[in-house]
Amino acid sequence: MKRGMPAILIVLVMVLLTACGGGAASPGSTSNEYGSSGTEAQGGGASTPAAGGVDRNRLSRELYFYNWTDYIDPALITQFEEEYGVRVILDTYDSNEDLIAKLRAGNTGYDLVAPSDYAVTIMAAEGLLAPLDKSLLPNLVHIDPSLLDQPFDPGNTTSVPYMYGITGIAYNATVFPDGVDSWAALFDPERMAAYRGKFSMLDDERETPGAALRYLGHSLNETDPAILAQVKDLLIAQKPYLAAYNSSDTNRKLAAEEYVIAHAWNGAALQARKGLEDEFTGNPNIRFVIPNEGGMIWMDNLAIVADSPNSYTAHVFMNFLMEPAVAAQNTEWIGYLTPNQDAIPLLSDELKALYAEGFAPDDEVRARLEWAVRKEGDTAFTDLWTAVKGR
Ligand code: SPD
Repeated sequence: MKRGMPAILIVLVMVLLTACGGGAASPGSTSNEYGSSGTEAQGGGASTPAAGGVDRNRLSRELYFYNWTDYIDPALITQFEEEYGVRVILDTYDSNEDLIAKLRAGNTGYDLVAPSDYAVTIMAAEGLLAPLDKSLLPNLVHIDPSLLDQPFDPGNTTSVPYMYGITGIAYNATVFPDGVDSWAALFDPERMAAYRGKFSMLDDERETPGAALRYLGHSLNETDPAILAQVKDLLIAQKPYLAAYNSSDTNRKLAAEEYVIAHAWNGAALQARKGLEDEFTGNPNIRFVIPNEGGMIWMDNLAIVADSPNSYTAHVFMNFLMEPAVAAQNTEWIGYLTPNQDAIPLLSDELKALYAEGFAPDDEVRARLEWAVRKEGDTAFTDLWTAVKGR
């Protein structure tokens, strides 16, 4: 007989390793550090709620968060990991359509996502989101009531506000000393020629046609085929002047002056201005404006994926992100607008000054903003965008 570990011992070690949840982490294979099975414990049994109402026995060992790029302060992930013993695995996307496509394909292993308003409606209608258990979200009391119960998710049955923002134009004041006040800066060929190859539009089927629609004097939700044909012509005419369609790193490109102007979200513009901690240095010349013709207002929301194996832990993480001090720290890092009314007094004077300078809307600007809404079953924007990108 060969020397080595007796078979009974090998079996024992394997059983023990399985019970302890050993092995590499991957989406869909999440195991529970504290429970006896490989998945999140579903309540009942001899669990002991800890301070703050979190039942640590029900926490999973990992949580898979699929979020927009540059959209959470990494220090907060570390803080949550240390406080709760849960490892957060972050993957990123840059458009609602990418998020929706991924979830439609199924078996993502993701627990938590951050869809924008109209995307919540689409995903909830398709059964891609889990109903929320509000008893696990006591920090909802900190959210501004006027930002709850929105038409895209009445009663917040599947989503809670994470950040909201506006879409306009970011530019470098040394190149535009007189400022920018019209979408013509991005659509008029005579103007574009001066900075050919040094500007971008968002890579987004609602945002970019939306900007063109506002430039042409229409609602960004207009789907009249004759008007969308004009939008298509305008966008195709713009393409030779563009550096790229870019929703992922306009912040970095503006800060580095690779772009002198860009169709941008206010937070990306603010990141370009302030820099992003040790990732890149800010540029003091960056400004942000909502053009006279108007722009988009939107809200990104936290939602739990329908087949999340770690729904309890996802609720705990959502609730953590709604603690006022956490929401304030996150807003300082991200630079968008927090829906957390109790976080606002905690924001720095530096951030508030930038908001006042145009990185947040005042009442006059708000009057020019419009939400993107979803017309059920309408593929007009997808068809338009496919045609434009294909040219
Ligand atoms: N880098 C994070 C960007 C988040 C933007 N989400 C809003 C999209 C609205 N159309």
